[in-house]
Order: sequence, then structure tokens, then C-alpha cells
Amino acid sequence: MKDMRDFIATCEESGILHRIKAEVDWDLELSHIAKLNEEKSGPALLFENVKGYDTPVITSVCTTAERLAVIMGMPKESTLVQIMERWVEVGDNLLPPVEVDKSAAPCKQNILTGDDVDLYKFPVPKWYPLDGGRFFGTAHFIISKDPDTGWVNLGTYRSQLLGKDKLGTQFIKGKHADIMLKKYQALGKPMPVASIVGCDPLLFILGAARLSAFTSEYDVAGAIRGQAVEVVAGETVDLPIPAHAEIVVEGEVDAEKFMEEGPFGEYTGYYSGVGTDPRNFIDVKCITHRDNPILWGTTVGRAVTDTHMTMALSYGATLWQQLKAMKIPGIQSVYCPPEGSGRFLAIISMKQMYPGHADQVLTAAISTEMGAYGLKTVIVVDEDIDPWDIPRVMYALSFRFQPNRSQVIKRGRSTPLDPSLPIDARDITGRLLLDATIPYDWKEKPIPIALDPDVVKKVESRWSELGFE
Ligand SMILES: Cc1cc2nc3c(=O)[nH]c(=O)nc-3n(C[C@H](O)[C@H](O)[C@H](O)COP(=O)(O)O)c2cc1C
Ligand SMILES: [Mn+2]
Repeated sequence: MKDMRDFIATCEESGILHRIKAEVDWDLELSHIAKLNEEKSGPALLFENVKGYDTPVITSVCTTAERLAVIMGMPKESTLVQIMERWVEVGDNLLPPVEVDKSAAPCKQNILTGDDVDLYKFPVPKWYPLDGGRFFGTAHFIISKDPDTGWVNLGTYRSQLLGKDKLGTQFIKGKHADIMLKKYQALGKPMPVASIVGCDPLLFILGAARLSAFTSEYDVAGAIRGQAVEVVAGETVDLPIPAHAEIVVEGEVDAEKFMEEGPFGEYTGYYSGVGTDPRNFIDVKCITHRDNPILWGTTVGRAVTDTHMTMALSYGATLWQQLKAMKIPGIQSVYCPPEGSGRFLAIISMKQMYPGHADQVLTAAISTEMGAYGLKTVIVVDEDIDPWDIPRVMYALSFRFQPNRSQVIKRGRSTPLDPSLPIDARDITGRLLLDATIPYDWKEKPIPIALDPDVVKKVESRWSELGFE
């Protein structure tokens, strides 16, 4: 899969993409159709007739495990955990992108500079009633380059349409684009960036993935695909651009310039704040796009949407990889439910091998790079329980869990979007480590009830005689 068009063709063959030919307004109507369809686990949607525009909009690309499997090139029936397992298996086989010639890069079919730069040419949706405006960059990512090392980062940071050549940014503290921007600021230079809308959906999933610093999301995309991403040089920025992208916005961010941005209906199910905030923005210098480009957007909003599914996949897989890299024995599987956006809650199943082993896994989880940011609750269960089997996890929390074997951690790095914290005090979060295992060190353990196998056989042979179907 090279681009959004391959994704559309594959989904259409399997009947999991629906084309909407009726006219739809970009102002709330499109997003509400998408959100209501997502709540019914409906298909990906291609809006072909957006009021006042020729450009179609695609939404709901990543909302189901089935479509994540299609993107990952796996059988459609794969479960979220099987997809995560594959990520864990191949994600470290880094494969850098390959540069292609401009003539082989469809994203260069149209090049707009100077007065032709106008973001209002695209049918940018307004997603939720109290949003501060229209958001151009939702299912997109921003490319930037570290001025010291040349490390190329892909990060998904929402982008509000603030003017014909202005795009808002929200680089949360410590995110890779934020780290890079501060370096450019120290050099007294603006940071060159490119916003990519519409491409191989895997690149967006990686834009939202929390990979370690100095790892390029491009290299991990290559690892997962088993094929290098094709990139091409930017027109006005020295950055590698996905050659098959639909729309590319090139520009620069000046760390010392601000515009009012937000609020936005965020993935926590709440607006990001109560009003606008001064934030850095992209001063757009050039737009390139394919012929008949497709604008890709996503509803973000209340769980479960594309954001929650992609984060459950990439955050869960990354936590799993990082625990594996710590060489802790006995870890069976890791699951970060989409309902918690893959980040606030983690459930880990393990085979205990020594006293204190469950405690080790709990504290390790919040010490990984993934868990150290925003993870609030970790639950550890024994190996007979699948962490995605929530009724069984509830069982363990009822019959194996003890508060006295669990811990409250008072301080850790939080996300400023966590609505369980006051709006002006969201830098630091508490954490809860729940041990729902039977202690390894108990000499006498509760005896589980198993049915007598001979009696089971006998009863089964009499089943219809007993009047059952
Ligand atoms: C639709 C969507 C919107 C997002 N918006 C933002 C945002 O505005 N700011 C931000 O810091 N992270 C945002 N994120 C989360 C980042 O994409 C994620 O933390 C990612 O790791 C950032 O890339 P980096 O690790 O290379 O910094 C968003 C994720 C998604 C899926
Ligand atoms: Mn990164």
C-alpha cells in the first residue's frame, strides 16, 4: 500500500468503504455524519460532494480493527492484539526511506506558491460546535528535522485553519516537534515544516505513535511495510516528503510568533480548554497536491474514533516493545484499551516466576518511555487471563486484587489534555498500580473449582435427553 488511493481501492473491494454522493456541508454536517457512522462501527466514508468544493474528503479510515488490519497488510479478521503483536515483531527492523525523482512523485502534480497559496481552496471541515474554527490538520502529520543531527520526525499535531496561508500548531511540551522548535529558536531561525494530508495511512498512524526521540517514523514505516517509503525533496523546505501524498503544505514555524488557536473537541471527549490560547503557527510558503486530491480528516472527539484505535495500536505495541527491551521475563501480552485511548490505562498479563515479579512489572510499565507520560492506571493479571478480555479482567479485579498489594504513585508526567485534572494544573498526574494476581509467594493458594471431567462427558451425552437444543 503506497497511498490513500490504494487504501480506498482495497476497502472498496471488501465493501468497507462507502461513497457519499449527496451534497454535504463541511460546516458540522460532514463531521456529524462521520461520527454517527463511527458510533455504529460503519465503513470508511468518502464524501464526494462537499458543498462549494470539488475536492472529496475521506474520514473514518482507522476506526475499526478490520481497517487497521487492511492498513497493516494483515488478514481482515486480525484482532487488535494480533496487529500489535506484528508491530512488536517487525517494528525494530528499521528501513530508511528512498528518495525518488520529482517526475516520479505525484504530490508534485500541482505546485502553488505566492498568491496562489490559499488553504481555503480545500473543503476543510469544522468538526464540533464549540471548535475555534475549521481544522485542516487532523489526520495529518507534520515533518520537521533536528538541526543538530538531521533526525527527521513525523508528528501528528492538530492544525487549525487560521488564514489562507496560516495553520495553527499545538506542539505539546516535550513532543519531538517542540524539542526541535526550541533548538531552532536558540539558533535564531524559524523551523521548516511540511504538513501532509492524505497518504499511506500507516504514515499517519506513525505520526501519532510515540516512538523514541531520534527514531524517524519513516524508518519504522519501512520496517512494518518491509518496503522503504518513497520520498521526494520539498519545494521550499529541505525535508523528505512522501512522494504519493495527496496534499503537502510547506512553511515555517517561528517559535517567537503566536496566533490565537483552539479550542478543539479533543480525543478525551472534551474540548481542549475553555477558550483560545496563543500558539505558534505555520507560515505557509507553498502547497503542492496531486491532481484531484483527496482531503483526509478525522473526528478525534469522544471515544472510540480513529485517534483511539490508532493510539491503542501504536501505544500498546510500543509499551509492549519497551517492556520486552527491559528483558523482564514472563510478560505474556499487553493491552491498552481504545476506550482509554491506548494511553491512560494498561492491562498486562504475565506468568509470575518469583516473589515481587508482579510489582516489578507494574513499576516497569510506568518507567518505560511510553508509560512515563500520561499512563495513569496499570493492572497486572495472571497468565490465565487475556488482558483484552475485560469481563475476565473485572473478575481478577474482584477476586484476586488487594488494595494492600497495590500502590498510588503521587507524581508523574501528565498530558495537558487530561480532563480529570483542573484545566490550569495538568502538568503532573498521579498513578495507580493494581495487582490483580494471586501472589506468587503464597504457600497455600486458593483452589480453583474445576468440573469433574467424567461427569461433564456423561452430562454432555445426555444433553438432548435433558431437553436442551
Ligand atoms: C488526530 C490527532 C491529533 C493530535 N493532536 C496533537 C496535538 O495537537 N498536539 C500534540 O502534541 N499531540 C497531538 N497528538 C498526539 C501526537 O500525535 C503524539 O503524541 C505523537 O507521539 C507526536 O509525535 P512525536 O512523538 O514525534 O512528538 C494528536 C494525535 C492524533 C491522532
Ligand atoms: Mn517522533
